[in-house]
Amino acid sequence: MKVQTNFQEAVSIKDAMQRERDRDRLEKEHLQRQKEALVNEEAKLQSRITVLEKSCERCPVGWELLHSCYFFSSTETGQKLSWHRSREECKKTGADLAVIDSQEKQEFISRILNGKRTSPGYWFTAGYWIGLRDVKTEGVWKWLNGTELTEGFWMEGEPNDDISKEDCAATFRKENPLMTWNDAPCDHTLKWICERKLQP
Ligand SMILES: [Ca+2]
Ligand SMILES: [Ca+2]
Repeated sequence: MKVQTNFQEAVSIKDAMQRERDRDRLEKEHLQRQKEALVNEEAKLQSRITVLEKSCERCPVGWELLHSCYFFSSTETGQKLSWHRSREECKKTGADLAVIDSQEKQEFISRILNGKRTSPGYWFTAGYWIGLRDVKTEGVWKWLNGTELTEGFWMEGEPNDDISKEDCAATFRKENPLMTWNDAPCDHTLKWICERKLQP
């Protein structure tokens, strides 16, 4: 009888140990599945980050976006430079003076300029250099990208090549957003607008 009891005890201990092993195995499988799910989730989030980073490749802080990034030199410092020095400032940031070769861009730039404070002094001192000149052939206006001007947004009576010295173009804050350009001597000092391509 004693032997029988001992045998049954041994069997039930063995069963208990078997059940415990089964529980451990199930638990292990469960953890394995959780781990796989987390690895999957991580991969999904990682690819989401890549997508977000791509779509966030906008403009640097302080630049305005419209197909390219545009930078308006500071109204705070009031710094003004010649056309060439302005261009150099743009180039320091991987940009160049702005090419305003569509009505959409012209309206965009005018809208931003109209949102800025008016500077004191004569109107012609408050312009912004753009990437347009008629240096090679008088009266033939060319953008910095080499294309010839087709649609100009000149003010009334401009460009007038005053005293035969005005070969660089600037845009001004004017009521009519499509009549804001003036030709001025390239060594005049004005503010400037830079344009930089979006990163590919
Ligand atoms: Ca000229
Ligand atoms: Ca002029």
